[in-house]
This record gives sequence, structure tokens and C-alpha cells, in this order.
Amino acid sequence: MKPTLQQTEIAYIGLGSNLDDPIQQIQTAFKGLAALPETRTLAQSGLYRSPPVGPADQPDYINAVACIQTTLQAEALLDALQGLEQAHHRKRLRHWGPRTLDLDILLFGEHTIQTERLVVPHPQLTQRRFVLEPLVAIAPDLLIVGLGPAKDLLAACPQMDLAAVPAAD
Ligand code: ROI
Repeated sequence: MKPTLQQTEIAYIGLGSNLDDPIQQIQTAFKGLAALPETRTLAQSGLYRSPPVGPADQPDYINAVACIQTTLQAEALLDALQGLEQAHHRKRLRHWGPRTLDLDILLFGEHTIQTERLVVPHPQLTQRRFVLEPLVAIAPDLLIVGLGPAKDLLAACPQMDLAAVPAAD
């Protein structure tokens, strides 16, 4: 029998951290993403700092977005991301509280997914400027399934205090 051809997908991953040297956490996570099996990184955004959405009594967050190409299925990618979070000794002290590393599948090709473990496109995508800004920075012409141009979502997204972190040289 012929082997089935592996479906390749373009996925966008949101990265966030506000504990244990967040800038370092995100930079290491970028490397971890690039090293995932069946996966290569196509683009990674700069880093952005923002105050917490949700409970205010926690440190500022560092956020970024990566664009990857993968032949992993969505749930296998989720497993791999959760493995990376654990490798960063993920601490999540409470719901909507501080965390060492958060890796979210924002988009997985043009798929809409709704399982117990995974909802894609990410349900908070349209509300979160700290996700949309880095996303549009690396994919200015992106069309999001069911939602429209990413640029339009960014224009409609509530303002927040979001600052680009200067690249280290
Ligand atoms: N707030 C910001 N600014 N960035 C995040 O990544 C982030 N992640 C979260 C909550 C607690 C909702 N707030 C956040 O999970």
C-alpha cells in the first residue's frame, strides 16, 4: 500500500510568560518550537511587554507569536507544546494568574477545531491585542478563517499598553 501523504499545515503559536525571566523564557521557547519534530519555524515576531489582562496583582507579561510549518496533527502539536511548557517547569499559580510559559495554538491552517482540549481559532484571539499585534507583524495579509483579515481584527481590538521590547544586540 502507498504511504499516505502527510498533510502540511501552517500554524500560529502564541507565547506568553510573566515569571522567572520572561524574556529568556520566550527566547528559549522559540528554540524549543524550532526543534519540535516534523516542524520548522517560518517566522517569529519581536517581543512585546504588556500589563496583565485579568487580575492586576501580577507582573507584566512578555508575549510573542511564532509561525510554524508542521506535519503534526493539531492534537499532537498540542501535546508537543504542553511538553515544552513542562520543560520550562511551567508554573501556573492560579487561573488567569502568573505563569512561566504559556503556548497557545492560535491558528492551525484553515481548520476550526472544537474538542475538549482544543479550540481553534483561539477563542480570545479577537480580544487580545498582545496576540494580534505580533501576529499582524509577521503575517500582515493573514486571513483568519471565519473572522476575516487579521489587520481588521487588530484595528477593532481594544487598545492596551503594549510596548515592543528592544531586540538585544
Ligand atoms: N495578559 C497579558 N498581557 N499577556 C498574557 O499572555 C496573558 N495571559 C493570560 C492572562 C492571565 C489572561 N493575561 C495575560 O493567560
